[in-house]
Amino acid sequence: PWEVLDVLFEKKGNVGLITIRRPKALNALNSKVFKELDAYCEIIKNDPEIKAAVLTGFGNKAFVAGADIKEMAGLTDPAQGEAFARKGQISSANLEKIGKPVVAAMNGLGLGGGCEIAMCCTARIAPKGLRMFAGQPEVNLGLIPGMGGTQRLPRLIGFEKAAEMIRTAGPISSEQALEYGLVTELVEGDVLVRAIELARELGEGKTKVKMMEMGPLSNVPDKLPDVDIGHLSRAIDKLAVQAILEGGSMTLEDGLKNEAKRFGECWKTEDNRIGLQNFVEKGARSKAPF
Ligand code: CO8
Repeated sequence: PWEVLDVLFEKKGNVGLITIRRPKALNALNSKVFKELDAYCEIIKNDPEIKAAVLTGFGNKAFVAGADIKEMAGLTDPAQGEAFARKGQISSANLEKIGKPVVAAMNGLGLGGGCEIAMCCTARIAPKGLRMFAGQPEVNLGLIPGMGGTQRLPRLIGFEKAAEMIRTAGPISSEQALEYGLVTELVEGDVLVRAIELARELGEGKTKVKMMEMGPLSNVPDKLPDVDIGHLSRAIDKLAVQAILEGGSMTLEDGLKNEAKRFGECWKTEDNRIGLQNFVEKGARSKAPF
């Protein structure tokens, strides 16, 4: 029988192009996507012809609108939550461990797991002028980021801005993403064309970009500045703050494991059940601030 792939792979000269294609779910990441992604990471790693890679999303609206909320709504306890986060973490970190540069061509929205998978790439390119572009809206759903958002975002843009994005759930524009340092470049025209060009340059060693700090950070604050979390869950906010602060003084690897544990703990709260159920029954915008 035919199996329909949700992730496509092709070679553009010496650049491997991975396209996540789930148009009906705005390219959301589920277990099947992770499995296919893992296989392509292996190919890219082992093919000596491939010098670099590009990760993009299908269509012109979303890069990746997060992890699959419907799959997460089917999880029933902290252990299942933690296991799902670990699966996503390991799969996305495979991109980081390929040993070749990977450019995220963020052709549209990068929310939750979408923002997180992009942060596993060596560089991120986005279109100019996208008012609603990237964010970590998990707390809207009774979740915290579980695929590295509480760990890589502070490493990329600093604790204060990262914590504000995570705790308020609000999205930022592509211009803000450049200003914060979340994306490395904005383009006027086709994001994919520029991403392939940059991947080629990085692969040939013609350009270099700054690598993320993988060890414990030296600038971890004792506490985070006050943030108005409005109607959002206090219990979930507490877990998000814990994951951010605890992980700062750990290696990235240990911080990720700790984040997955805190992500699982969301399932101990009533707000988690309500948040996920709201999305499944009433649609994405039932509580969202956008
Ligand atoms: N998961 C599953 N389905 C999704 C997702 C998602 N993340 N995002 C959108 N969809 C689906 C919608 O349900 C809808 O399908 P259907 O018509 O069958 O209900 C379809 O995609 C189109 O979406 P909308 O109709 O909502 O499109 P709009 O243009 O009206 O809205 C939005 C676009 C604003 C992006 C809206 O879809 C939205 O808010 N989506 C959710 C975004 C979000 O909260 N993302 C974070 C998810 S949580 C997360 O990523 C946790 C990461 C850590 C997990 C652990 C490791 C794996």
